[in-house]
Amino acid sequence: MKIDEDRFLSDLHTLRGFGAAGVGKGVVRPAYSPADVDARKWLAGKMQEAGLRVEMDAMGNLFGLAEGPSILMGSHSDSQPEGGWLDGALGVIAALEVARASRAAGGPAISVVSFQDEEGRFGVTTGSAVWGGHLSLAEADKLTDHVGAALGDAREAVAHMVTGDVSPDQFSGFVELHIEQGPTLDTSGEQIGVVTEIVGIRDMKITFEGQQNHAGTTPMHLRRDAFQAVSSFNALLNDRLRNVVTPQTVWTIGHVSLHPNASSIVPGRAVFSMQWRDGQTDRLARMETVIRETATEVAEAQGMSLSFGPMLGLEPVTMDNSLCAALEAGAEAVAPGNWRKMPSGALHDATNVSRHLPVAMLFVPSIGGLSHTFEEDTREDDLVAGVEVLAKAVAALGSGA
Ligand code: HGY
Ligand code: MN
Ligand code: MN
Repeated sequence: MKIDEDRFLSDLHTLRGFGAAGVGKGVVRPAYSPADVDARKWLAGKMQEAGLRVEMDAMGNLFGLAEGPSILMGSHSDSQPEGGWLDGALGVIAALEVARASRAAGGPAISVVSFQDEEGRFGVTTGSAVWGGHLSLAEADKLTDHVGAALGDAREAVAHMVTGDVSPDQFSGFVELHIEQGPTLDTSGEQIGVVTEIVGIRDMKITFEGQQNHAGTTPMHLRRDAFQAVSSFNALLNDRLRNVVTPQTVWTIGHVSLHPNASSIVPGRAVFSMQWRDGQTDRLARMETVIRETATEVAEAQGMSLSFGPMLGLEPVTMDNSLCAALEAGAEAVAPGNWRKMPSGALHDATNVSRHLPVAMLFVPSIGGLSHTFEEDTREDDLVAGVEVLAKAVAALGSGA
């Protein structure tokens, strides 16, 4: 199977052009945005050119299907509000290149997918969560983004491309190439990571409601300032979690909206995102207890009303042994002694796909460990090494090795 490096890299750079923004190679291509829809239209054309049958389901998950049973490969082509050019895009273009090379080599049959809203504009990996059966379409339609737009309305933007459901029964497994998005490979200098497991995640909105008031005339001891509640909550939480977490556990308050968000007004309401991730389901549950108890304690102490939004979450998943073995053999062939097995601290569509299929993932380094930022980048030789490992792995799988 012969990978065409130039074609692969050229398609990667073309995809970057949809929603190109900011410094360097940044992209802004959120789910269902004009840039996302244009990118999916372009990808559909490339899939067709590659001899694949193009299908799109109601969520906007775009598939290029090979005839008969096939190995599914791919990732997502939507981005974070400020995203890098490779997060998701690398896996989609690498899958397209392997599908073309494999077809030219007479097999194995490779199908390609670009899942929708992996970056969770509306929730957590919503496109593959619906395809994987973790979320119903009706439930997904009710999800809203940070400005209140409903997914059910937003997905109208791709309605004209929708062809119907795509059954997972035609696929024998799923393999996803992704940038590491963390510092491990960049620090060790290794070129390839074979993923062993993907962490679990919990994500919910928390609201503190106090009293909006004048910022000049309201004495500090009489205030019910919603931002002060968030600040106290965060400080207390960091302290309380210390005896629950491990060095690999992460938790993030990534989005805070204060109402009415004005310099001369004591904020009466604060709505913020609370997200936490760990490799153990029971630790995620213990963290949830600490989070809810700490928020309740702060609300009582500061005279706030408190509400918790719906909890979104995915469980930790382990990669499939035989798919991993094929990736490990490919890694040793392409980067002998220069690869490692490692967990994924980032969430991926593979988590949802694992409800239907055996899954495996491959990482290439992120320069400086940076991702979810315009500065995200990976050396070209590492990108090519990643797609070469994929090609060797699926060739071995196809030959039943
Ligand atoms: O947040 C994540 O782990 C993924 O990049 N959406
Ligand atoms: Mn991603
Ligand atoms: Mn991402």
